[in-house]
Amino acid sequence: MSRFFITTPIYYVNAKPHLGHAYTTIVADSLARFHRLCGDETFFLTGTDEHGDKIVQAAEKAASTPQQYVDTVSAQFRDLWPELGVTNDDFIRTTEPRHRQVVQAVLQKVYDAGDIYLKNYEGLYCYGCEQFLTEKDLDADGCCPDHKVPPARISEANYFFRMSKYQGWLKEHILANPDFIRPERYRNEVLSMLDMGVLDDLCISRPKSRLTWGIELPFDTGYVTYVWFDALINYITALGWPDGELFARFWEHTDHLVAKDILKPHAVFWPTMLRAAGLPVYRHLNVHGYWLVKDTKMSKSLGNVVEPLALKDRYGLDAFRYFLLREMRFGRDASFSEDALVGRLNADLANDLGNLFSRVLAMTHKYFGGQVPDPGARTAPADPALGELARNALDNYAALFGRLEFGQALESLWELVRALNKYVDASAPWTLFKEGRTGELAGVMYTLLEMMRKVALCVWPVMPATAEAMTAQLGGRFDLARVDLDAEIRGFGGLEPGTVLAAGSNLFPRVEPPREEAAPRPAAKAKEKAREKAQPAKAAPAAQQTPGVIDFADFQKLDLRVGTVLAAEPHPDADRLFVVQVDLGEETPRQVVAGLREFFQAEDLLGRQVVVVANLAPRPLRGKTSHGMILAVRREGGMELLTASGPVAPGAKVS
Ligand code: ME8
Repeated sequence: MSRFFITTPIYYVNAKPHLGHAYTTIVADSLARFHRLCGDETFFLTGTDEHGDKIVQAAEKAASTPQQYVDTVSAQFRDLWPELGVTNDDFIRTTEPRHRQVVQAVLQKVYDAGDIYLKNYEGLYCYGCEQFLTEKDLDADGCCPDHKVPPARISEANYFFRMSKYQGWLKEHILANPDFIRPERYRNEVLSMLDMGVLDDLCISRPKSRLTWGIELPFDTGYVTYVWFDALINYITALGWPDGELFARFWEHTDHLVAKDILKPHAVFWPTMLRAAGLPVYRHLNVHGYWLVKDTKMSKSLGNVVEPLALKDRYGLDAFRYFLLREMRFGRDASFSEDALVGRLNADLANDLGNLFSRVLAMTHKYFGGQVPDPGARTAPADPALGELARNALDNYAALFGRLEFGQALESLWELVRALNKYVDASAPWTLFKEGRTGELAGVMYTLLEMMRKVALCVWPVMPATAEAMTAQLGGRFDLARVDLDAEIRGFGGLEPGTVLAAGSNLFPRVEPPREEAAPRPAAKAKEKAREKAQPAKAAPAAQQTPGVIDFADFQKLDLRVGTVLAAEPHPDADRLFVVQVDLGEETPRQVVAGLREFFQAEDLLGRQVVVVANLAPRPLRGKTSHGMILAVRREGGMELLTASGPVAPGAKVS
């Protein structure tokens, strides 16, 4: 059995969690779940970084003590993760006693080995910022840009870690282990950093006269340790170094996950610290890019921070998780926009995946009473080409996911989802049913249901609740302990004939894109009111007197029904027409010829609920019989389909 230890950065508690923190933690969660699905023994760590002057300043601003402040904000992170479906095994805080002990033990070890020394440090100090600034930090007048005063030149003794001593070793280690830092662009960045000259030794302390909110140096009570020597060590504290059982089991299987902002501390400080402490280094450092909002990095001061919980509430957790993994190419920056999220939700989730489930379930109910049909021998799919495509798609999915190429992995899985939708259209189960070809029909439907079961398992790392719902709709129960992913990729026939399916499926209803200006502006509202006032009240129309007005009895002649589109194909002889099969709850689907091609792709229609004039007499349209009419509304530059505002049973009457 393989093992997998995955970590996120421990987040600073000087601000509330935002989309960036959510992304890293959801990626870590998806990876942890993926490894659990592969049968690996997995440990997943996240937590909060709580020492240092930034935190003291944030606490002062919030008029609380540092301890009260860190307790409050750390709890916001801890409480957010379960809401985002995150299944971390531990949550570490750097203010915990277990962490203080480990930091002090590591410091003592490195000090005893002679790699920590005291040195006088002279620099430009800003009393307002309570920190040293470099010449580069100053404005044109030589002042601190925040406090508008020139910094003082002060001299202070501090402890330094002899990082430079390990520079040559680190370079060799990176060269000998091509995937130690990945993707490659960050590996190259670190190698060029190491080639630029001798590394400075790392200042690791602050005198207590300047900062008390930190862990005391074990060999000098006048100092606390500063920032990285404290924070990075969390990764081994949580495993119980030096003699914890978790440390023995997991340390050599460590994958760290960070964004590019903290590349250097993780790629240079941390391995050299580990080396100096006589510990083996981690296996992989995985580095991702930034989420940008309108091409700018998210930041509290710019007011462009995206709140993960608001997105979850608006679009659902699984759609949000799917979007994050599908949209960002791991390692590159990506732009966040709600429009893009809605686009993915409607195209990939509602049209492709949701539609596959609702159509296939509806057909199985119609043709086999809602039970998995028996296809006879269950060794291979009814269509060998589809079987081949599925094996490749699932194989690629697993390989790419393991290499953190999430977007491409999901794309590969969606090749299968789309192929299954096409297979429905090509094999036309409604025709097989009409022609009484029950054996063939059972083979087709079984193939679809079995493949859908595999898709459900595979999406679990990214969309756990959806995977569990899909498995339940297929009459099963998601049980991690019983999944054998490798066997699922290669094998066929796990779904038992006779299994009772759910009555229907509506996994991802389509959503409308967000409107920039949802509410009318006050001025517009006032104008509208004034207009209403100026108009006299309308008189009730009388049908008998007004030309073009019908009686209620006339209206009652219309039989309007809601139906689900099962298939849509271009009309062979008319560019503007689709030949659409609509499930109206009747024995066989209705064929309706509709002039929708100018504005819709066939995929846009699949799975959509539409309103049909059901009692129109059948008539041929360019050689294809149309039995009914799909209702739509023209608007500038497009067309909208009439539909019910929520899912209804196929054939429901409009009244
Ligand atoms: O650096 N896009 O904490 P931090 C993507 N405490 N990810 C983002 C992001 C964005 N716009 N903004 C933040 C620290 N992140 C230290 C870490 S580890 C031993 C100590 C994520 O709260 C990303 O994972 O500033 C980034 O590396 C991390 O938040 C920085 O979190």
